[in-house]
Amino acid sequence: MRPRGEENVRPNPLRSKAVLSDPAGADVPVGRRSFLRLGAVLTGGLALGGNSAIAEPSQESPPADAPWSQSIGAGVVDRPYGRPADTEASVIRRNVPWLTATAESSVSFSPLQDLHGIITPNGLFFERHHAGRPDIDPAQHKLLIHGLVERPLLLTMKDILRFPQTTRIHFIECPANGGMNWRAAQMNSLQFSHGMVSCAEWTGVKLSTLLEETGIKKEAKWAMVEGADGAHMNRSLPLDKCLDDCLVVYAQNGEALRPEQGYPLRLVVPGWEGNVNIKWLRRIKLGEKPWHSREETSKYTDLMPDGTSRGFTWLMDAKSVVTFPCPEKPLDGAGLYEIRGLAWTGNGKVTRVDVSVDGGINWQTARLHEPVLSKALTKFTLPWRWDGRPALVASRVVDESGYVQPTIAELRKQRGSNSVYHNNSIQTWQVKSDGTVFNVQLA
Ligand SMILES: Nc1nc2c(c(=O)[nH]1)N[C@H]1C(S)=C(S)[C@@H](COP(=O)(O)O)O[C@H]1N2
Ligand SMILES: [Mo]
Repeated sequence: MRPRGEENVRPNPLRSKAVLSDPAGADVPVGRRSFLRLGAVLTGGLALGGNSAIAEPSQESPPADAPWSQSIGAGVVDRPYGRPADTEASVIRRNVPWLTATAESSVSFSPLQDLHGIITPNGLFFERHHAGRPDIDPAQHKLLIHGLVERPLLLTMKDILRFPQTTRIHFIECPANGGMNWRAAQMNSLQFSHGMVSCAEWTGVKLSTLLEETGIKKEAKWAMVEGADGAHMNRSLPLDKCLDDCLVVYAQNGEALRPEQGYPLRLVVPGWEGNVNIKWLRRIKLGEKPWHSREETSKYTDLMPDGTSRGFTWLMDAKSVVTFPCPEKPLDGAGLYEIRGLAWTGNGKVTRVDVSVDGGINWQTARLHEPVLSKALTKFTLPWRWDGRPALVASRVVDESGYVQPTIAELRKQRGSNSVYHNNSIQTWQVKSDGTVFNVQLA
């Protein structure tokens, strides 16, 4: 069992004084000095954590054997289902206890500060449940497709697996992501300010394939999609979107969906609000008009300054965030670093990300890393030589529709500060001269 919870967060060995005093090799070429010095720090960290009697490696001789190099390790299937190294125990989903009344209708956040790619490992995908996570027997789970169709269908999981497969990589983001920062910078954490987004490779059947199988009556304009959880959560979706790119998926990153993500079946609605991506999917009904859900509203709405509500805001606008440095990953002294981050848009592909280290006065274009996929997380990096002085690090994404990520001031001008949802504003991290990093908002 991996230990869980805050009490298991280990101090960062890279920040210990003893490790930092490790000198770099004397004859290191100047241009590469900072990166190589980081290498020396890492080696020192391992020696310190394991056995301080191990001789320091030099450039002339290979390192002495650590204890783990002097014996035979565990055999295969020692762990029939693999898991991360024990020393990675602090890389976990976390929740904010005061945010919701119960853990069953709540949210957990992905540890973006510890992730290195565009794919969220299955055990770290954020969770948002309205009535807890049901444990469903796939042998008994069925999907009903009915309403304005020629031939209603009741499909078992076996039936669904026989349809042609499609695999695509897409992010899912809850529109409440960043909601705690609408009025002011509140959470001094990347995990809690941005961790309600995750990205996976989804495998399943195109919803259009299933709907073609039932035959769509020409009056049909909307689909009601419903989950098998205690909330029977349902949403109304325009038929056009259903036929465009929605997927009914049973697999996530190459294995069966996790129960938290909707096992055995979920809907993926690429680029749209997380809440329409119905988990534990059990019913799709076609009709002429949108339905009203059993919950108070059939959609998420934002309260505008004039008292009206902004509804049917399905599309997730472009957003980006610097994931290093961040409050959880401070800097270790002046020198060469790589600013790293993630960008995404419900509008298609990310076309450019600019990075500023002076609070948005000057911008430099970051490198986008392949693959740059539609409605998926995209990784960006920019080399940065930090002079050790206070800095304001921020990123700004532009997507293929030409949309530019707004500042929080621009967003508040449009929508006031009563909204909870759709805060896609530019995130600024304040770097202090000691390397610590804080969540701030610029006026
Ligand atoms: N059946 C059902 N589907 C659901 C939910 C739910 O509570 N029940 N939560 C929704 C919300 S609000 C979001 S943001 C996403 C979260 O997906 P995840 O838990 O896989 O991250 O699932 C959506 N689908
Ligand atoms: Mo959500």
